[in-house]
Amino acid sequence: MSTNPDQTAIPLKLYKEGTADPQWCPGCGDFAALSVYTEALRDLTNPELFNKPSWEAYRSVKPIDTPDGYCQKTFIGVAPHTIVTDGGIGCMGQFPQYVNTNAVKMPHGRLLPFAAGLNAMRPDLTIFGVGGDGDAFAIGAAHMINFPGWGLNITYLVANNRVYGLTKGQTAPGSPRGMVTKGTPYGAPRYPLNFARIAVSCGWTFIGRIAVCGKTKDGFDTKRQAVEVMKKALVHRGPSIIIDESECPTYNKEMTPEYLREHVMPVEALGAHDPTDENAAYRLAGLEEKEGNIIPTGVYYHIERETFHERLDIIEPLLIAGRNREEAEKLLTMFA
Ligand SMILES: Cc1ncc(C[n+]2csc(CCOP(=O)(O)OP(=O)(O)O)c2C)c(N)n1
Ligand code: SF4
Ligand SMILES: [Mg+2]
Repeated sequence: MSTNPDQTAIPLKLYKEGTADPQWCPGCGDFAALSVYTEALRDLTNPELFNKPSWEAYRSVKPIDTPDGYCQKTFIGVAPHTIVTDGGIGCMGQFPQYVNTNAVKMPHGRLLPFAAGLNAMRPDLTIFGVGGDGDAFAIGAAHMINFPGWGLNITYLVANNRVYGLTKGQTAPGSPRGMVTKGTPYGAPRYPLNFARIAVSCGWTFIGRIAVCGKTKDGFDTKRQAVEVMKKALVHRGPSIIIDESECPTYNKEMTPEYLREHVMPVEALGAHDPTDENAAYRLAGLEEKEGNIIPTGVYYHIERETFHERLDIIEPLLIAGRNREEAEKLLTMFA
Protein backbone atom coordinates (compact mmCIF):
# COMPACT_ATOMS: atom_id res chain seq x y z
CA MET A 1 0.00 0.00 0.00
CA SER A 2 1.32 3.44 -0.96
CA THR A 3 2.23 5.96 1.77
CA ASN A 4 2.96 8.80 -0.66
CA PRO A 5 -0.28 10.65 -1.58
CA ASP A 6 1.13 11.34 -5.06
CA GLN A 7 1.57 7.65 -5.73
CA THR A 8 -1.08 5.03 -6.41
CA ALA A 9 -0.47 1.35 -5.96
CA ILE A 10 -1.28 -0.80 -9.01
CA PRO A 11 -3.81 -3.41 -7.84
CA LEU A 12 -2.81 -7.04 -8.38
CA LYS A 13 -5.92 -7.58 -10.49
CA LEU A 14 -4.60 -5.19 -13.17
CA TYR A 15 -2.01 -7.83 -14.11
CA LYS A 16 -4.88 -10.25 -14.81
CA GLU A 17 -7.21 -7.82 -16.58
CA GLY A 18 -8.45 -8.97 -19.99
CA THR A 19 -6.47 -12.22 -19.92
CA ALA A 20 -7.67 -15.72 -20.78
CA ASP A 21 -8.59 -18.21 -18.04
CA PRO A 22 -5.65 -20.58 -17.45
CA GLN A 23 -6.15 -24.01 -19.03
CA TRP A 24 -3.77 -25.73 -16.61
CA CYS A 25 -4.94 -28.80 -14.65
CA PRO A 26 -6.17 -28.21 -11.10
CA GLY A 27 -3.21 -28.13 -8.71
CA CYS A 28 -0.64 -27.40 -11.46
CA GLY A 29 2.44 -25.60 -10.15
CA ASP A 30 2.20 -23.10 -13.01
CA PHE A 31 -0.60 -21.29 -11.13
CA ALA A 32 1.81 -20.61 -8.26
CA ALA A 33 4.45 -19.27 -10.66
CA LEU A 34 1.92 -16.87 -12.17
CA SER A 35 0.99 -15.61 -8.74
CA VAL A 36 4.66 -15.17 -7.73
CA TYR A 37 5.34 -13.16 -10.90
CA THR A 38 2.38 -10.81 -10.55
CA GLU A 39 3.00 -10.22 -6.85
CA ALA A 40 6.62 -9.30 -7.57
CA LEU A 41 5.50 -6.87 -10.31
CA ARG A 42 3.00 -5.31 -7.90
CA ASP A 43 5.71 -4.81 -5.26
CA LEU A 44 8.34 -3.27 -7.55
CA THR A 45 8.32 0.02 -9.46
CA ASN A 46 9.68 1.00 -12.85
CA PRO A 47 12.50 3.13 -11.35
CA GLU A 48 13.61 0.14 -9.26
CA LEU A 49 13.95 -1.90 -12.41
CA PHE A 50 16.31 0.74 -13.80
CA ASN A 51 18.26 1.36 -10.65
CA LYS A 52 21.55 2.27 -12.23
CA PRO A 53 22.48 5.74 -13.54
CA SER A 54 23.33 4.40 -16.98
CA TRP A 55 19.81 3.02 -17.44
CA GLU A 56 18.26 6.27 -16.25
CA ALA A 57 20.36 8.13 -18.79
CA TYR A 58 19.28 5.81 -21.58
CA ARG A 59 15.63 6.20 -20.67
CA SER A 60 15.86 9.98 -20.45
CA VAL A 61 16.86 10.04 -24.13
CA LYS A 62 14.58 7.25 -25.30
CA PRO A 63 11.57 7.46 -22.98
CA ILE A 64 8.97 4.75 -22.72
CA ASP A 65 5.77 5.64 -24.56
CA THR A 66 3.23 6.09 -21.82
CA PRO A 67 -0.41 5.45 -22.71
CA ASP A 68 -3.08 7.50 -20.96
CA GLY A 69 -3.71 6.48 -17.41
CA TYR A 70 -0.32 4.97 -16.73
CA CYS A 71 2.49 7.17 -15.52
CA GLN A 72 5.51 5.21 -14.37
CA LYS A 73 6.53 7.99 -12.02
CA THR A 74 3.30 7.99 -10.02
CA PHE A 75 2.59 4.28 -9.71
CA ILE A 76 3.89 1.65 -7.34
CA GLY A 77 3.97 -1.61 -9.22
CA VAL A 78 5.56 -2.09 -12.63
CA ALA A 79 3.43 -0.56 -15.39
CA PRO A 80 2.16 -3.45 -17.58
CA HIS A 81 2.95 -1.69 -20.85
CA THR A 82 6.66 -1.62 -19.93
CA ILE A 83 6.86 -5.43 -19.57
CA VAL A 84 7.18 -8.15 -22.21
CA THR A 85 6.37 -11.71 -21.15
CA ASP A 86 8.03 -14.08 -23.61
CA GLY A 87 6.94 -17.74 -23.52
CA GLY A 88 8.09 -20.98 -25.08
CA ILE A 89 5.97 -24.05 -25.88
CA GLY A 90 4.54 -26.43 -23.29
CA CYS A 91 2.13 -26.04 -20.41
CA MET A 92 4.36 -23.35 -18.88
CA GLY A 93 4.70 -21.80 -22.31
CA GLN A 94 1.03 -20.75 -22.08
CA PHE A 95 1.95 -18.37 -19.26
CA PRO A 96 2.10 -15.11 -21.34
CA GLN A 97 -1.58 -15.55 -22.27
CA TYR A 98 -2.56 -15.29 -18.64
CA VAL A 99 -0.89 -12.04 -17.67
CA ASN A 100 -1.78 -8.49 -18.69
CA THR A 101 1.55 -7.37 -20.16
CA ASN A 102 2.87 -7.33 -23.71
CA ALA A 103 3.06 -11.00 -24.62
CA VAL A 104 4.83 -13.14 -27.16
CA LYS A 105 4.95 -16.88 -27.68
CA MET A 106 7.95 -18.28 -29.50
CA PRO A 107 8.55 -21.72 -31.05
CA HIS A 108 9.67 -24.51 -28.72
CA GLY A 109 13.01 -23.63 -27.06
CA ARG A 110 13.33 -20.30 -28.87
CA LEU A 111 12.24 -17.68 -26.37
CA LEU A 112 15.80 -16.54 -25.63
CA PRO A 113 16.71 -15.44 -29.20
CA PHE A 114 13.65 -13.20 -29.25
CA ALA A 115 14.50 -11.82 -25.81
CA ALA A 116 18.07 -11.14 -26.94
CA GLY A 117 17.06 -9.03 -29.93
CA LEU A 118 14.42 -7.16 -27.99
CA ASN A 119 16.68 -6.35 -25.06
CA ALA A 120 19.51 -5.23 -27.34
CA MET A 121 17.20 -2.69 -28.98
CA ARG A 122 14.92 -1.80 -26.07
CA PRO A 123 16.85 -1.98 -22.79
CA ASP A 124 14.13 0.21 -21.26
CA LEU A 125 11.64 -2.71 -21.25
CA THR A 126 11.41 -5.43 -18.62
CA ILE A 127 11.72 -8.79 -20.40
CA PHE A 128 10.52 -11.92 -18.66
CA GLY A 129 11.05 -15.31 -20.30
CA VAL A 130 9.05 -18.31 -19.15
CA GLY A 131 8.93 -21.98 -20.13
CA GLY A 132 9.34 -25.57 -19.00
CA ASP A 133 12.36 -27.75 -18.32
CA GLY A 134 12.09 -29.33 -21.77
CA ASP A 135 11.81 -25.95 -23.46
CA ALA A 136 14.87 -24.62 -21.63
CA PHE A 137 17.19 -27.61 -21.28
CA ALA A 138 16.28 -29.99 -24.14
CA ILE A 139 15.29 -28.28 -27.40
CA GLY A 140 16.40 -24.86 -26.11
CA ALA A 141 19.66 -26.01 -24.53
CA ALA A 142 21.95 -24.35 -27.08
CA HIS A 143 20.37 -20.97 -26.31
CA MET A 144 20.39 -21.59 -22.58
CA ILE A 145 24.16 -22.02 -22.59
CA ASN A 146 25.07 -19.34 -25.13
CA PHE A 147 22.64 -16.58 -24.17
CA PRO A 148 24.08 -15.47 -20.79
CA GLY A 149 27.50 -14.64 -22.20
CA TRP A 150 26.00 -11.67 -24.04
CA GLY A 151 25.26 -9.93 -20.74
CA LEU A 152 21.75 -9.03 -21.82
CA ASN A 153 19.17 -8.10 -19.24
CA ILE A 154 16.29 -10.53 -18.94
CA THR A 155 14.78 -12.77 -16.28
CA TYR A 156 14.02 -16.39 -17.19
CA LEU A 157 11.73 -18.59 -15.12
CA VAL A 158 12.08 -22.31 -15.84
CA ALA A 159 9.36 -24.60 -14.46
CA ASN A 160 11.11 -27.83 -13.56
CA ASN A 161 8.16 -30.21 -13.29
CA ARG A 162 10.53 -32.93 -14.49
CA VAL A 163 8.26 -34.10 -17.33
CA TYR A 164 7.06 -32.95 -20.74
CA GLY A 165 3.65 -31.95 -19.40
CA LEU A 166 1.90 -30.75 -22.56
CA THR A 167 2.77 -33.84 -24.61
CA LYS A 168 1.44 -36.17 -21.91
CA GLY A 169 4.19 -36.87 -19.47
CA GLN A 170 7.30 -38.17 -21.23
CA THR A 171 10.63 -37.86 -19.41
CA ALA A 172 12.32 -34.46 -19.59
CA PRO A 173 15.87 -33.28 -18.81
CA GLY A 174 14.93 -32.85 -15.14
CA SER A 175 13.35 -36.32 -14.71
CA PRO A 176 14.88 -38.33 -11.89
CA ARG A 177 16.65 -41.57 -12.85
CA GLY A 178 14.22 -44.46 -12.53
CA MET A 179 11.11 -42.35 -13.16
CA VAL A 180 8.30 -44.50 -14.55
CA THR A 181 6.36 -42.95 -17.42
CA LYS A 182 4.50 -44.42 -20.40
CA GLY A 183 7.70 -44.10 -22.41
CA THR A 184 9.95 -45.54 -19.67
CA PRO A 185 7.86 -48.34 -18.09
CA TYR A 186 10.96 -49.88 -16.48
CA GLY A 187 12.19 -46.57 -15.12
CA ALA A 188 14.14 -43.81 -16.89
CA PRO A 189 17.73 -45.02 -17.41
CA ARG A 190 19.41 -41.61 -17.66
CA TYR A 191 20.57 -39.27 -14.92
CA PRO A 192 18.90 -35.83 -14.76
CA LEU A 193 20.64 -32.62 -15.74
CA ASN A 194 21.58 -30.33 -12.90
CA PHE A 195 20.11 -27.03 -14.06
CA ALA A 196 21.61 -24.74 -11.44
CA ARG A 197 25.09 -26.13 -12.12
CA ILE A 198 24.67 -25.57 -15.84
CA ALA A 199 23.52 -22.00 -15.14
CA VAL A 200 26.58 -21.28 -12.98
CA SER A 201 29.01 -22.58 -15.56
CA CYS A 202 27.39 -20.73 -18.48
CA GLY A 203 27.49 -17.26 -17.00
CA TRP A 204 24.00 -16.52 -15.71
CA THR A 205 24.83 -13.78 -13.21
CA PHE A 206 21.79 -14.29 -10.99
CA ILE A 207 20.59 -17.81 -10.18
CA GLY A 208 17.64 -18.47 -7.90
CA ARG A 209 15.70 -21.59 -7.09
CA ILE A 210 12.14 -21.66 -5.75
CA ALA A 211 9.53 -24.28 -4.85
CA VAL A 212 6.09 -22.97 -3.94
CA CYS A 213 4.48 -25.59 -1.70
CA GLY A 214 3.02 -23.72 1.29
CA LYS A 215 4.74 -23.63 4.67
CA THR A 216 7.16 -26.33 5.79
CA LYS A 217 6.95 -27.88 9.25
CA ASP A 218 9.53 -25.34 10.41
CA GLY A 219 7.21 -22.51 9.35
CA PHE A 220 9.27 -21.57 6.28
CA ASP A 221 6.94 -19.73 3.87
CA THR A 222 7.95 -20.95 0.41
CA LYS A 223 5.68 -18.51 -1.48
CA ARG A 224 7.01 -15.47 0.39
CA GLN A 225 10.57 -16.51 -0.40
CA ALA A 226 9.71 -17.12 -4.06
CA VAL A 227 8.32 -13.57 -4.43
CA GLU A 228 11.48 -12.11 -2.86
CA VAL A 229 13.72 -14.16 -5.17
CA MET A 230 11.62 -13.04 -8.16
CA LYS A 231 11.96 -9.37 -7.18
CA LYS A 232 15.74 -9.70 -6.89
CA ALA A 233 15.94 -11.43 -10.26
CA LEU A 234 13.83 -8.75 -11.94
CA VAL A 235 15.95 -5.86 -10.65
CA HIS A 236 19.21 -7.69 -11.45
CA ARG A 237 21.09 -6.05 -14.30
CA GLY A 238 22.11 -8.91 -16.55
CA PRO A 239 20.88 -12.44 -17.32
CA SER A 240 18.93 -13.87 -14.37
CA ILE A 241 17.40 -17.32 -14.12
CA ILE A 242 15.06 -18.91 -11.59
CA ILE A 243 14.65 -22.68 -11.45
CA ASP A 244 11.12 -23.34 -10.21
CA GLU A 245 10.56 -26.82 -8.76
CA SER A 246 7.00 -27.00 -10.03
CA GLU A 247 4.35 -29.67 -9.53
CA CYS A 248 2.66 -31.56 -12.36
CA PRO A 249 -0.01 -33.52 -10.47
CA THR A 250 -1.20 -35.12 -13.73
CA TYR A 251 2.07 -36.74 -14.87
CA ASN A 252 4.57 -36.47 -12.03
CA LYS A 253 3.05 -38.34 -9.12
CA GLU A 254 6.29 -38.26 -7.12
CA MET A 255 6.92 -34.54 -6.72
CA THR A 256 3.83 -33.71 -4.68
CA PRO A 257 3.41 -30.67 -2.40
CA GLU A 258 4.02 -32.99 0.55
CA TYR A 259 7.28 -34.25 -0.99
CA LEU A 260 8.45 -30.70 -1.64
CA ARG A 261 7.55 -29.52 1.87
CA GLU A 262 9.67 -32.33 3.29
CA HIS A 263 12.68 -31.62 1.10
CA VAL A 264 12.88 -27.86 0.51
CA MET A 265 15.05 -25.84 2.82
CA PRO A 266 15.98 -22.17 2.58
CA VAL A 267 19.62 -21.67 1.59
CA GLU A 268 20.19 -19.72 4.83
CA ALA A 269 19.23 -22.76 6.95
CA LEU A 270 22.22 -24.64 5.54
CA GLY A 271 24.78 -22.24 7.03
CA ALA A 272 26.44 -19.08 5.76
CA HIS A 273 26.26 -18.79 1.98
CA ASP A 274 28.20 -16.29 -0.11
CA PRO A 275 26.17 -15.74 -3.31
CA THR A 276 29.21 -14.32 -5.10
CA ASP A 277 31.06 -17.64 -4.66
CA GLU A 278 30.42 -19.86 -7.67
CA ASN A 279 31.87 -22.93 -5.95
CA ALA A 280 29.39 -22.45 -3.10
CA ALA A 281 26.54 -22.19 -5.63
CA TYR A 282 27.81 -25.36 -7.31
CA ARG A 283 27.81 -27.21 -3.99
CA LEU A 284 24.25 -26.08 -3.17
CA ALA A 285 23.11 -27.26 -6.59
CA GLY A 286 24.50 -30.73 -5.87
CA LEU A 287 22.71 -31.36 -2.58
CA GLU A 288 19.60 -32.88 -4.13
CA GLU A 289 21.73 -35.65 -5.63
CA LYS A 290 23.04 -36.57 -2.19
CA GLU A 291 21.42 -38.64 0.51
CA GLY A 292 18.40 -36.83 1.90
CA ASN A 293 17.57 -35.19 -1.45
CA ILE A 294 17.57 -31.69 0.02
CA ILE A 295 16.27 -28.99 -2.33
CA PRO A 296 17.84 -25.69 -1.20
CA THR A 297 15.77 -22.69 -2.29
CA GLY A 298 16.73 -19.03 -2.43
CA VAL A 299 19.53 -17.12 -4.15
CA TYR A 300 22.37 -19.43 -5.22
CA TYR A 301 24.46 -16.97 -7.15
CA HIS A 302 24.47 -13.20 -7.63
CA ILE A 303 27.29 -11.19 -9.17
CA GLU A 304 27.55 -7.94 -11.10
CA ARG A 305 29.51 -7.92 -14.32
CA GLU A 306 29.67 -5.68 -17.32
CA THR A 307 26.52 -5.94 -19.40
CA PHE A 308 26.03 -5.84 -23.16
CA HIS A 309 24.97 -2.20 -23.12
CA GLU A 310 27.79 -1.14 -20.81
CA ARG A 311 30.29 -2.86 -23.09
CA LEU A 312 28.96 -0.81 -25.95
CA ASP A 313 29.89 2.34 -24.10
CA ILE A 314 30.60 3.96 -27.43
CA ILE A 315 26.83 4.21 -27.79
CA GLU A 316 25.76 5.40 -24.40
CA PRO A 317 27.89 8.57 -24.16
CA LEU A 318 26.57 9.58 -27.55
CA LEU A 319 23.02 9.14 -26.34
CA ILE A 320 23.62 10.79 -22.99
CA ALA A 321 25.19 13.83 -24.54
CA GLY A 322 22.35 13.96 -27.02
CA ARG A 323 24.91 14.24 -29.81
CA ASN A 324 24.98 12.40 -33.08
CA ARG A 325 21.71 10.62 -32.49
CA GLU A 326 21.65 9.24 -36.04
CA GLU A 327 25.01 7.52 -35.59
CA ALA A 328 23.90 5.97 -32.31
CA GLU A 329 20.65 4.73 -33.83
CA LYS A 330 22.59 3.25 -36.76
CA LEU A 331 24.81 1.29 -34.36
CA LEU A 332 21.81 0.04 -32.39
CA THR A 333 20.06 -1.00 -35.59
CA MET A 334 22.96 -3.34 -36.35
CA PHE A 335 21.64 -5.52 -33.50
CA ALA A 336 17.99 -5.42 -34.57
C1 LIG B 1 9.89 -28.05 -32.56
C2 LIG B 1 8.94 -28.79 -31.66
N1 LIG B 1 9.25 -30.01 -31.22
C3 LIG B 1 8.41 -30.67 -30.41
C4 LIG B 1 7.23 -30.10 -30.02
C5 LIG B 1 6.29 -30.89 -29.14
N2 LIG B 1 6.28 -30.39 -27.76
C6 LIG B 1 5.38 -29.47 -27.37
S1 LIG B 1 5.52 -29.09 -25.75
C7 LIG B 1 6.82 -30.18 -25.58
C8 LIG B 1 7.51 -30.42 -24.26
C9 LIG B 1 7.05 -29.54 -23.17
O1 LIG B 1 7.74 -29.85 -21.99
P1 LIG B 1 8.29 -28.70 -21.07
O2 LIG B 1 9.09 -27.73 -21.84
O3 LIG B 1 8.96 -29.34 -19.91
O4 LIG B 1 6.96 -27.90 -20.62
P2 LIG B 1 5.75 -28.36 -19.70
O5 LIG B 1 4.66 -28.78 -20.64
O6 LIG B 1 6.21 -29.50 -18.86
O7 LIG B 1 5.42 -27.14 -18.92
C10 LIG B 1 7.11 -30.82 -26.78
C11 LIG B 1 8.18 -31.83 -26.94
C12 LIG B 1 6.94 -28.80 -30.50
N3 LIG B 1 5.82 -28.16 -30.12
N4 LIG B 1 7.80 -28.17 -31.30
S1 SF4 C 1 -0.12 -31.59 -17.56
FE1 SF4 C 1 1.03 -31.08 -15.70
S2 SF4 C 1 2.20 -29.23 -16.20
FE2 SF4 C 1 0.55 -29.45 -17.73
S3 SF4 C 1 -1.16 -28.23 -16.93
FE3 SF4 C 1 -1.46 -30.35 -16.26
S4 SF4 C 1 -0.51 -30.41 -14.23
FE4 SF4 C 1 0.28 -28.58 -15.25
MG1 LIG D 1 8.21 -29.78 -18.02
